[in-house]
Amino acid sequence: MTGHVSADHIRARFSDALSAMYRQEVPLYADLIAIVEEVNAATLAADAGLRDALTSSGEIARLGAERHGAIRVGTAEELDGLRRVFAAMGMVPVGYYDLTVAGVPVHSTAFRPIDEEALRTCPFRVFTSLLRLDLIGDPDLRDAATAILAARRILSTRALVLADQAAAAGGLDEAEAAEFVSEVLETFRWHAQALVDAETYQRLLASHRLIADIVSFKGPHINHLTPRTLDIDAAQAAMLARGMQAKAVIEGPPPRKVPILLRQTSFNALSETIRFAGDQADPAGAHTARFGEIEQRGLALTRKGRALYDALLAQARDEAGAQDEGYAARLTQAFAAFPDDLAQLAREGLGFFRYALTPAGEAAAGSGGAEGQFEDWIAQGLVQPIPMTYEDFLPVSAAGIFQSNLGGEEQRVYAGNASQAVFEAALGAPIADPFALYEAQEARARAAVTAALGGAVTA
Ligand code: OOG
Ligand code: NI
Repeated sequence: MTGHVSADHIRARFSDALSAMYRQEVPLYADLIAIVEEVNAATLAADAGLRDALTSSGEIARLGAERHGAIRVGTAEELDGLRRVFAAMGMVPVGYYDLTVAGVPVHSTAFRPIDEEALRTCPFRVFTSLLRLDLIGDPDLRDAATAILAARRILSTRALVLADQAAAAGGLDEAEAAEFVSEVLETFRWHAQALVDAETYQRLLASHRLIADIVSFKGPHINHLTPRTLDIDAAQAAMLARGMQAKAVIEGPPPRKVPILLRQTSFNALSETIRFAGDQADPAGAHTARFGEIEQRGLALTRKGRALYDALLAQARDEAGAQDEGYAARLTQAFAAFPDDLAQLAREGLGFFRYALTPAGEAAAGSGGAEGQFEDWIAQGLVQPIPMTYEDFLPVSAAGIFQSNLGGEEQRVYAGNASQAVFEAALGAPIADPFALYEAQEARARAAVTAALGGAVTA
């Protein structure tokens, strides 16, 4: 017996192994990590309040290892296999994202851990997109793509056997865990050798650049791996100072005192040499898919908060889109209507919070409880609200990230046709609603505090 490795630890090991592999594959990623580490250290040194907040939420420990990746797959079978593999790492599908509205022929979910302890251990997430083959207009090309995808296996049999074993047992033994991580790593590896010949590649590319990326290779190479920065404006400036081709616009909300949701920026995709299948006379080609991204995470918003966010974002974009020079100013102006004070955000029900007893609250709990209601306890300093970090993604931002890496010419129009049911059928499981997860967490925290303090007879 070689000891039991829990799903949470398998996830942490996999996330680290993926980061090490991506460092080798894309050296610019290592530069990005260096920038983020520098910026985070400087930000923490300069901001004691932030340091305290991240300490009380437990996030300070996870920060250096925090990242999300993204992959794109072609079939239901591939998606179903990945669901099983991620389940072995304690990751489940959360949130449905329809990207067709942005001219990208995929829909997506994010695999991530959901309980608090698991999120503290390792919040690794993978944004996973499924190609919508039905959106390939040319029936011959659609058939060809379908046949190519049907013939490939992106996961090894061994990976799937170990995945199912881990899911059943809640972990693996040491040797199996190591084997599982290295088997699954192969699925995410870059392959310069394409499965298709040059002509097929060109036809797929002409249909949509993303279709060529999904169909042409042996597997769903990781296309970016995103570290979390505490100051995205400083990180963006550092990227530009080092000559990286950073995206012009930071996706998401404008800079604020209290960060909300998610802000993201990326550097443009690299052009990488590939070899085609078949005819040896085909010259080598170039493929552009992999890029670098950084993100800053803030307060998770309630449905009410999110509705306000969506409305203000639309307002800033409606006037002239999001690419012109005036966008940043319009965004800031629109978001003047979004409260930027923690207490107010809590009071107005715009953000999600956890609650902890302060030392005074502990003392009150020890002597039978406190008078009054929940809100009074906060006002009396017995209960401290702790902002919940947003653990998910944003569809408009994701669309912007996809677009900036497809090149300006990829502006297809697909009828927006969100279909979570179709995605779930392919996935073989339901997708969790992110709001319901935050709501349940907040309710648990309130209940725990109420149980501790609610003993006193209230007036
Ligand atoms: C995924 C793009 C979306 C994010 O952080 O919103 C994404 C992709 O390009 O495959 O990763
Ligand atoms: Ni991303």
